[in-house]
Amino acid sequence: MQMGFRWYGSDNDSIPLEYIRQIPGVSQVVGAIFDIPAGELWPLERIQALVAEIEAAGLGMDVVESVNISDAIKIGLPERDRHIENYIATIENLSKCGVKVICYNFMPIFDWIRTDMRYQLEDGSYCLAFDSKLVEGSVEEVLKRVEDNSNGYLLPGWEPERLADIKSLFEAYSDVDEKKLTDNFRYFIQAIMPACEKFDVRMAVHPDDPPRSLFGLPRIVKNAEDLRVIEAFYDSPYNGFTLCTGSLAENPENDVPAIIREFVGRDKAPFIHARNILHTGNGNFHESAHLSSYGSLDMYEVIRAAQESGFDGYIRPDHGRDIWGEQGRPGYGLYDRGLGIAYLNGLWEAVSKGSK
Ligand code: DNO
Repeated sequence: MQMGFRWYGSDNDSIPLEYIRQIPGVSQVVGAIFDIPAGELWPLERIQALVAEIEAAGLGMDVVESVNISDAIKIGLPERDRHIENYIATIENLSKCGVKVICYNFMPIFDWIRTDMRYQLEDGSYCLAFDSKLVEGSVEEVLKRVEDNSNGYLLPGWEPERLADIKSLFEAYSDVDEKKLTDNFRYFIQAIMPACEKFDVRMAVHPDDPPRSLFGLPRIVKNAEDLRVIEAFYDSPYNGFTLCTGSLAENPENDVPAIIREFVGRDKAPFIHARNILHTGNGNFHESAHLSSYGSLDMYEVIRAAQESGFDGYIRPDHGRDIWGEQGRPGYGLYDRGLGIAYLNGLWEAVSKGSK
């Protein structure tokens, strides 16, 4: 297992690489280039510069999160083939720089949805929360709420220029139902897999967050059954998953340790996002500290499932709360993710020694 920490780049993240290097057990930065629109090529020199900066700090970048999939690919528009060619060339460039895993998602329009970006918990800390009542209203209201609470950061998945004309975006997806989205996903996977195998880069799709349809948009990466459908597009370790414990657990019917055992067991999960959430009833939840006792997920069972099924991939803590006065990028501050790592490392060591 290699522990990573998501980082948005020196001009986009308030956390210096030197600080990340000081978190015990962290060897990887999970990075990306954020200013290249989905569908365009990531130039080799840009990736080389990013990797050089990360390596100069004593860390590596084996995992990229995300190389986003364009709307043309998801909708199935004629330009999708040009975008897929760019994706393949990006895979080759990433491989030349040592990247082993690409985390991505296949969600139309919104990458993830929360209704409160600064929900205050009893202990005074802040976290991200979801209240189903608030997504019954207009999309514009949700957009505004996210924008107003982002602590001034630009959030991936919520690019203002892309979402400026939200109505046209919804129109473009108007005839994309689950079946069509699944067909377009299969088309994409089958087109890129030979390149992934050739360049030794594993694709790891992130579950839908939350794992259910909202605003009438199709969602096809929600549960074990969906993952099996995607696996069957092209059965190879290169066509795999990012098992995001928090996203999956947002549906209480998802048995997260069982999903880990199944897909890690078949070598289909090179990347885990470890996060806890607390169900608050009626499909609502808020994110919590990583500890089992703070949320609805048993994190000991999560780590045990990963280890017992032979996980040797990359893991990172997922969203942390804002604590100790920090006003970080929502979900991606330093302190609580640092605490999350310490805890995950402790669980990892305890499980491994306990099983001897
Ligand atoms: C949210 C993240 C997601 C994730 C993408 C992967 O904080 O977990 O934005 O990076 O869905 O493409």
